[in-house]
Amino acid sequence: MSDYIKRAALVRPTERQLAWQGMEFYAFIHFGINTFTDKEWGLGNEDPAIFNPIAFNADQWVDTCKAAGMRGLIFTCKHHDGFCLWPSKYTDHTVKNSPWRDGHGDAVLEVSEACRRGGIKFGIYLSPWDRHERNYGSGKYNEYFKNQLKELLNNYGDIFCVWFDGACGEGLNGKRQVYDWEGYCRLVREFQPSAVISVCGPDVRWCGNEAGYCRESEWSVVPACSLGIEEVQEKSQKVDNGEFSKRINLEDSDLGSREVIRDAGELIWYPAEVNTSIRPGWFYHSSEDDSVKSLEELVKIYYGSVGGNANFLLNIPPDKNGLIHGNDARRLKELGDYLKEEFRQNLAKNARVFSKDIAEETYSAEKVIDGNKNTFWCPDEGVQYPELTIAFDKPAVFNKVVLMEHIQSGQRVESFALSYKENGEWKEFYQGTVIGYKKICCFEKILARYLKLVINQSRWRPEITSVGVF
Ligand code: FUL
Repeated sequence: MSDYIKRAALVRPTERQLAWQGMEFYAFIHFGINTFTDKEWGLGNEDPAIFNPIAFNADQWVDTCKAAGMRGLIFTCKHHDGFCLWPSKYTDHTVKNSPWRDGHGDAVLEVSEACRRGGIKFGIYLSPWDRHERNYGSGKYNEYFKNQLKELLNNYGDIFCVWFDGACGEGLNGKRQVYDWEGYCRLVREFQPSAVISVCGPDVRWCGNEAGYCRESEWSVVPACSLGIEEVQEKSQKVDNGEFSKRINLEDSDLGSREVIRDAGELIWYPAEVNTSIRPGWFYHSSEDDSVKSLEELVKIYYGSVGGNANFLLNIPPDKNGLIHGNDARRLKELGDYLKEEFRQNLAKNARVFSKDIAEETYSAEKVIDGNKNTFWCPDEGVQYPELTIAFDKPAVFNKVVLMEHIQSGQRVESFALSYKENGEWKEFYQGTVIGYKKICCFEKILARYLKLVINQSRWRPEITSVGVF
């Protein structure tokens, strides 16, 4: 095997990236001054007095997230308008000058505490672009931003993710800012070493659009040059109309195949996140109450992202009262119920799982059903098309197979196929490319007693930690 392929096979995630990958599905919460002006982007000159979410209840948000099966929440502590949802001591443009909780409120505190009570993780979004702050466009602004970041990193407990937006425009003063990304990242590492830094950061890659599309083959191992903050800025939403950048640029549809990595130089672990909103806009607009994405759309995005080696960040914007609207909450509950039902019973658990292609028992086929993410099936190096077979007691009906690689060792599978046995003959019914952390293979219902996974191409030895049949 060529050197560059083995080199790619050995690129591994950091501990924080590994923990983040296990989050799978979590919420984005866009809430703030725009909620009260019915805008997507505020100008920065809004009066804090208009911020008054009279029924604000972060526990309702957390309950809604949990009903959907989400494991965390990322909160817009400050959006481009510069209004702070916590009483930052570095500006007056905050909740303390609003009538909400008589100026004694701290939305970041309430949300972070609700997350902890509810047992989900808490993350922050802090927009570097600030249309309010006078110093925007000068070195002083970087200090201001870092001071605010420090407040958030130090006063609200554990943070799983710091989400840095790529949008960069002018401040009220007409100036543009040169951001000190390195300085921002250093602070996150210092005060929240377990947090990933997403999008304009080194840990989590933006999938490249805001419409929920994912690549067919989403590699977590990509050339180091994919870490381009300027490029993220270039492709971020440009206009204030809530319209998302709809599609992946075709040039970027392949970030990690052998052709791409061959001459790429340094390779890094930079896994993808898919972000989109449950409504057309990121912030709440009553005019969009009937435009909540359908269950079918959400399921499709879920299978494409969580089922396609990416994490899914779904935005749910609370309304002016500070509550998630019933239409959204109902849809999210439907989604959670649907997913629970679809993945209720793993038929592989009680089946016989075997493979003749192993070199030693440590890596036997049963490891894919032992529920332990540190053990795996690993075929011997010389086997060209390693196979793993699942035999059910009696013919079973299924329409999904969930495959997971042991990504602690890297991402390796490039091509695989699934077959079932009918009248003594194997019939191939599904072909896939990458697996990565998780691949959910969906297909028409099949009735069969035997199911087979064949790895057709892999970078070095594949390590499969889990196979589920549903
Ligand atoms: C974009 C922003 O401009 C949008 O308002 C939203 O916050 C989205 C997640 O990121 O860059």
